Amino acid sequence: MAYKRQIDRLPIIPADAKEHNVTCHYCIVGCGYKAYTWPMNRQGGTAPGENKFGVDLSEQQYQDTESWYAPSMYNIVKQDGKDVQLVVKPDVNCVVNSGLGSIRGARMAENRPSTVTGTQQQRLSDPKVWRNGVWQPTTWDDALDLVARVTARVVTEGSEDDLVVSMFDHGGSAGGYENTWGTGKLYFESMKIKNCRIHNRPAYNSEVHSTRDMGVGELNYAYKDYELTDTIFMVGANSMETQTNLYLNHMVPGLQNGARFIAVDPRRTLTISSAEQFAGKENVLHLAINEGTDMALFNAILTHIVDNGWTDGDFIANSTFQSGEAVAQDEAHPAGLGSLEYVMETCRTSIEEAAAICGVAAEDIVKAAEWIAKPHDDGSRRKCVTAYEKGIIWGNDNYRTIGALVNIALATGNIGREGGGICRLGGHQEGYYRPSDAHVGRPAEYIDQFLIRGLGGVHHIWACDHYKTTLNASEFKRVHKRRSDMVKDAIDAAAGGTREQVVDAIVGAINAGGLFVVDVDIIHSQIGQNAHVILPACEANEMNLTSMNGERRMRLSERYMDPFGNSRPDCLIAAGVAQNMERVLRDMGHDAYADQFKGYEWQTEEDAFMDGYNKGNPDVTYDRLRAMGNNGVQEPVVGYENGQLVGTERLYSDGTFDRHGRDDRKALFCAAGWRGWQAPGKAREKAAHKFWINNVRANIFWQNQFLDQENDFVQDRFPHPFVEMNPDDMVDLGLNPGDLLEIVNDNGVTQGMAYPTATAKRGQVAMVFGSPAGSQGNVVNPGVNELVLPDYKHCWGDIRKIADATPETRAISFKSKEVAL
Ligand SMILES: Nc1nc2c(c(=O)[nH]1)N[C@H]1C(S)=C(S)[C@@H](COP(=O)(O)OP(=O)(O)OC[C@H]3O[C@@H](n4cnc5c(=O)[nH]c(N)nc54)[C@H](O)[C@@H]3O)O[C@H]1N2
Ligand SMILES: Nc1nc2c(c(=O)[nH]1)N[C@H]1C(S)=C(S)[C@@H](COP(=O)(O)OP(=O)(O)OC[C@H]3O[C@@H](n4cnc5c(=O)[nH]c(N)nc54)[C@H](O)[C@@H]3O)O[C@H]1N2
Ligand code: SF4
Ligand SMILES: [Mo]
Repeated sequence: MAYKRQIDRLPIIPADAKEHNVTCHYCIVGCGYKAYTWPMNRQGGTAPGENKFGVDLSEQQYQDTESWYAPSMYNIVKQDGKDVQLVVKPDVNCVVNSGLGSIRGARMAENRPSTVTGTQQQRLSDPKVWRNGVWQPTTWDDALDLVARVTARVVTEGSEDDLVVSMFDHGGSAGGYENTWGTGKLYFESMKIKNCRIHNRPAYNSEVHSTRDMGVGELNYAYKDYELTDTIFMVGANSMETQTNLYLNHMVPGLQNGARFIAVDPRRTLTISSAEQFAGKENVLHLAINEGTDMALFNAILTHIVDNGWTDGDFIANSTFQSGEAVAQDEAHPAGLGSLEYVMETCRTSIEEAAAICGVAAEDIVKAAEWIAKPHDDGSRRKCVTAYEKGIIWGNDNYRTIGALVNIALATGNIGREGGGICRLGGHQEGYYRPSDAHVGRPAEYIDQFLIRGLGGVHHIWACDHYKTTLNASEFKRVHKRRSDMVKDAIDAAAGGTREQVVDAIVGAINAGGLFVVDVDIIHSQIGQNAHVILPACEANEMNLTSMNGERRMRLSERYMDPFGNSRPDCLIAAGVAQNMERVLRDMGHDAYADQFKGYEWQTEEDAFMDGYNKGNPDVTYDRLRAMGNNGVQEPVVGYENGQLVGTERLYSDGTFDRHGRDDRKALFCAAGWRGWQAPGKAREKAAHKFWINNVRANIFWQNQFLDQENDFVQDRFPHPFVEMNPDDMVDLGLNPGDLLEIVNDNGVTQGMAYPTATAKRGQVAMVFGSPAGSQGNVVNPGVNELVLPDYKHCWGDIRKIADATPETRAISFKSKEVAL
């Protein structure tokens, strides 16, 4: 039965349905899918020649048949102006997912906007401009003219530093090589914007500066390394829920081949519970450390490995820097970098010290070190894949903590080898191709604080909603709204005036402290409530889009439907902004500046791709990628031979390291000295409050729920953001399952629903991040590291009940999420 879709049968895909390659545009894994489209008035038949699967569908199909699709994989969409039937189903021939879907990807079809089935009618179809007290729908020309006129006035009367930009830097949904190039060319080539930030952090910087400074790019393995390894060492990640098919299709086979699994996470995750089932409890080690103490653990593991001689001497001698300090600690480097001996002076930590700091048993730390590095009985080295994500990236002392983890992989030579790698698991896919960002500087400006301080006059926002997802969000929202309202009031007061008079009024309000906001999104988001101009973008598959996944596998995900209404690809919106800037600046008499906005004559996203990515990678074209299908090619592409793009399975397989740009191509170790809570305010907050407010993702939700908020399948499951907590803590607070609660601290307040979880430690709750019905970011303090990396994960507050369970929360299941398979 289709979930509330009133469908009791679905059409058979006809044999001649059009077939399109699709890469799931949600998470980093980038699973391969096939989209099939065919006219409304037709469907296939049961005879093998009449259906796409080429099988006799009148016969009972076996359990794991490919000749099947779920209701969530079906919809009716527009293609070349006509309604067509659409099925988007996992591709059994894609090596990434081998036919597996996930609860997110397998809903791609039903999450398409459809005027026939009524799905995703929240999608924006036309530009909107704040006028006459409301958002008036309007044309692109009208909206872009206003954006350009206000932006041009502000950057010419002041400077480009008055334009603040928030922009995606990823692949997949809201990104890709086309769109990062479009926005990158606009802001980094035509202009030199330095007050910019990335969708997920309040500055324009790297999530993983230290590994790069050490020479090790963060996506260096192949997914099949999980199948070839002895040990999977997972830190601060919950891959079953967040990189689902990487876990199911690569890590699980590894576990079934006998690999051991070490998980470092203060919380017992569903990944741990699942790994225990596949590998056996005796092969799974959960180090449930105190929050924020990872660095001490890594240093103790490293020390134990070094002291026992389990290091890889040849690798260290040949591939790593030998003579002491290579890079001194300074403003741009929160730790010194150099040889192993050099960093051991700082990193040396005994098992006992680490056990005390981390709150785990000494013998478990020893066991972890053994599972990672103790040679096999025959003397051969152990292979270990190390993988990490937001538990330490958005964690305590980002630079040093990630550095300490990379130290272990370097010391054991587990990089660039089969069954090795030290990698980010990743969030979105990647798709970064932009002109140099060197003008931004390091440390980069802390943009949220810049805006809060009343600086900047114009704010361009591309595909992010800081209302739900930034830190210190309560304060950010208060100030952003106040500044935006000043401009709205000025526009309202100038109602009926000419365009010039309205622009004058806007600029006047900006000069008085207001902020003019342009929001490029696919829906009218929460931060979009503050916008004066809203520009409708289209998503992947409503345009062609290229991205790479967590093993650098690049694919072309093909357009199979029209953009909704008059929405456009982000790259073409950026081109529209540039063309209008050129025209307006010329009108204003700034000819030389206007000339900088030339070169955007793109008709299609492919033109943007050729202008950007292809210029740096001339072998790679749409046609060649299309021919490589859903298996694509692993970047970097090194040639084109016999009709095939030639890629790179693993980085650093020659034992040389270049991510830091050093001529000696030697990797550096990181002097990761433990210093307790690094970000300002964290230690004080922890001392002042009863609960650690861990914040996490969950399988069913994609990101800030921009498509889920209008989807009853998702909202019926979690009508309010869940706050997992120990049942005894609930008793103390007088909370029943599903009761509404609020979390309070000095930064703000947020609300959620009590979700009893027997495995949750006392005094530790886990709230889903980014919810439209309760932003966890409201209670995260503004503390960041020296390079402006936020520590979202470490936040403490008090909890009180607001209300009894609602009829909706009363109706949901509170059974344990740990399912036995
Ligand atoms: N289903 C789903 N999948 C997604 C996404 C989604 O929204 N939904 N988003 C994608 C994106 S953009 C990203 S960035 C990734 C994130 O992927 P993950 O990093 O795997 O996800 P999170 O749940 O944010 O955090 C992972 C874990 O960090 C732990 N943690 C908290 N504090 C600490 C600590 O001090 N030390 C350690 N070791 N662990 C800690 C939490 O308990 C949590 O289990 O997921 C991607 N995949
Ligand atoms: N407390 C806490 N906060 C966090 C995190 C955490 O773990 N804890 N994690 C951080 C991380 S890793 C991330 S990635 C961020 C996510 O933070 P955001 O990037 O703000 O969240 P998303 O949900 O990815 O937002 C995507 C927005 O883009 C729009 N969109 C989707 N597709 C398109 C498109 O093709 N074009 C355009 N123009 N718009 C589109 C959506 O409607 C939505 O409004 O949150 C960060 N914030
Ligand atoms: S695992 Fe990630 S890429 Fe694969 S189907 Fe799920 S959301 Fe999409
Ligand atoms: Mo992310």
